Amino acid sequence: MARIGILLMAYGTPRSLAEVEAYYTHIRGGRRPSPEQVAALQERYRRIGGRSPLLEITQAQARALAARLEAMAFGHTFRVRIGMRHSPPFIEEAVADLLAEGISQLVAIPLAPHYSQMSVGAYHAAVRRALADRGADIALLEIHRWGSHPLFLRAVAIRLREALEGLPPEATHVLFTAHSLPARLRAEGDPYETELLDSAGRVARLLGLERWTFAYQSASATGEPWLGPDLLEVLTDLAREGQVRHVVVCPIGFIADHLEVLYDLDVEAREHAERLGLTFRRSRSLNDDPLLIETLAALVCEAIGGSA
Ligand code: FEC
Repeated sequence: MARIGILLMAYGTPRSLAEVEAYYTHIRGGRRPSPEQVAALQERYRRIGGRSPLLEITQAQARALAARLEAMAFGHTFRVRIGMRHSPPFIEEAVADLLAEGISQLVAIPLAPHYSQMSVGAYHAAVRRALADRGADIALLEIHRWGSHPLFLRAVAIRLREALEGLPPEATHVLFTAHSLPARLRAEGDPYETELLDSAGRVARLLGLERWTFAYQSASATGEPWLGPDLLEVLTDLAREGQVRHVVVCPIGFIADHLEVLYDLDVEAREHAERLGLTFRRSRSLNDDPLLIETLAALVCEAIGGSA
């Protein structure tokens, strides 16, 4: 019987407007943003009620996963912790806590289904660093991707079908979205884009969708080109073409409600679409949906299956 640590890794979020500057500085690798940049980011948080629910949702996911693993009664003991990349509780602290609890194995799961060296790669690098800094000698099982897992795809399809209800298929366009990243990743052979398009295509096939495409959202203004097409530009083009009256956005690259969903989609993209005369709907985030928790439990089972 093993004591197994499960680390759920998410992006992180400031807990108050006062923490926005420190959070933004961390995202920028220690470079302090200008007062104008901080104020602009604080304003986005203000528009969604002052803070993002990402921390609470990640905590709820961890509680639900712990309960599910317990109910599966494998004969192992599981310790589920959350670790954030850019805010407390940081990945490093979560790894230290799990080691202090005497785990012999660690399953590291990114709460982002698609692999990019800049996102998931960075999560795993933080775990490896934390283990090396502490001289830990335990088995590390890294989950790199799970965007094509059948349970995840089913969960996304169910939420999308719900959002499509009552809309006429011939006048409705589905846009799958994910966070943009610097376009140079394409040339570097990063699998992010291929994995996203594969997930979107599978969900579209599950639902028999005919009118759908993929767009990127939330690109930063860093001065270099980012992956496109950009969601707002695609909305403009759809309105100009004139065949579509309804748009349903399915943010397949995200699993939780947070700033990039609640502001970039529900405020910015919605306002843009409505100005263009399009109706706008978004499929609900999975958050702690039982099928998402089942997906995470399955990832744990698959990871420890060969090693426990
Ligand atoms: O709800 C919240 O408070 C946090 C929302 C949030 C999520 C998220 C996910 C991803 N990001 C990814 C890449 C980048 C790159 C940069 C970047 C910048 C920001 C900024 C904020 C922010 N991100 Fe984010 N991201 C979230 C929030 N992100 C705020 C800073 C302001 C801005 O640029 O808009 C650019 C870094 C730089 O400037 O050098 C790159 C990726 C994901 C999805 C994967 C994941 O969840 O890990 C990729 C949630």
